[in-house]
Amino acid sequence: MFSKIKEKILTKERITFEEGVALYKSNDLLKIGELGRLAREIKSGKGKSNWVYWNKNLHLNPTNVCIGHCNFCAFARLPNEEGAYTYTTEEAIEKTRHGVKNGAMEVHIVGGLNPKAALPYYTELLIALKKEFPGLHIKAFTAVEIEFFSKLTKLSHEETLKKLISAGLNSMPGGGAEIFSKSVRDETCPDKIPAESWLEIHGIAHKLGLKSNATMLCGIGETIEDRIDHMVQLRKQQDKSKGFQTFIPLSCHYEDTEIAGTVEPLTAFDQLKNIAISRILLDNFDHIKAYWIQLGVGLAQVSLNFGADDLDGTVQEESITHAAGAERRGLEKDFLQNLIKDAGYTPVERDTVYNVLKVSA
Ligand code: V47
Repeated sequence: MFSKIKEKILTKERITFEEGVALYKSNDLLKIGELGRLAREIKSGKGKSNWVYWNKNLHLNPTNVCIGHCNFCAFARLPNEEGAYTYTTEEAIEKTRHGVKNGAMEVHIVGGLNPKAALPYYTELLIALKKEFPGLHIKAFTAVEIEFFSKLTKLSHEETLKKLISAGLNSMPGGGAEIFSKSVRDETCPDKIPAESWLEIHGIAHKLGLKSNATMLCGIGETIEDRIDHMVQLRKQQDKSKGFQTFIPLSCHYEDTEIAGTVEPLTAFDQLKNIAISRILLDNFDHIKAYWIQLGVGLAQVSLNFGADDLDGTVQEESITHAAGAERRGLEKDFLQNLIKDAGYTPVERDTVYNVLKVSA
């Protein structure tokens, strides 16, 4: 199997669903990693096979009020529940100011499905953010939020996105994808839009000129086949709309969640396989991100040898994984760059859409 897949990587031939499953079922982690690294070298292009991207960014979660129910989420609160919050525009600006003072060039905004923080709330926030910080890139809203805003305002997905773009939206993050399989969605996040809608909304965003990312949340009771099916669906969508930049495998954290104790947590092997196999299978995605908040810095660093070429960023103020037990909330840029250098790679500071800002030899 390994030599056939290696041949396919070298000749740029796609691997099949069955080959993806076979890779997951093997425990020869180093061979899988070797193939992931080879796929990454070929994908990164001449002179860039040693590059690892990072950026200076800030997460802003303006509200944790959510009327959806996901059994893996420790962040959401019902409207009148203790700990529920919704920032005013001024509070959100202050949080952002703190990040921008620390160098952030991108703000990643996502929040709960809160009927009191829908389209008018967010257009006002985006306009205010752009006025205050004109150079700041706004990467915001999962497809799940876009659908929620559309429903409340009775606008189409396209009209909703157009309104957000004219208020200042620059790109979309990859959240809310979870696992596309209907049975896993029904069990874990029944209120979230189905796979077809998630993919369709990203397709519309791409048509309107936005770049976006895609995630896959593992450790929520999915099978290996579900993971590969998720990636194959993303690969198909990317063939059509071409606007995905990065794939980000996520690992569930369980503290204060309902799902805790009901599923097998991911092992380090699972997480490294996610990186390597996604790099091999998603031949039309330019980048694979090792999200250190969820992998931990140690495994994120090792992932660079398994096909990942992006470490996300300094990620100040993250709340979603933090609520479920992630230890670190932000990294100093020197520390982040040292992780990359220590693994034998070249840190490349980028903006959100992968324009190169600085190559640190
Ligand atoms: O959609 C929720 C996940 C996602 C938990 O696009 C959890 O660059 C782990 O999408 N344990 C939000 N994960 C994060 C996200 C993201 C992160 C970094 C970069 C980008 C990008 C996107 O977090 C949610 C959900 O899949 N999540 N609860 C949990 N307990």
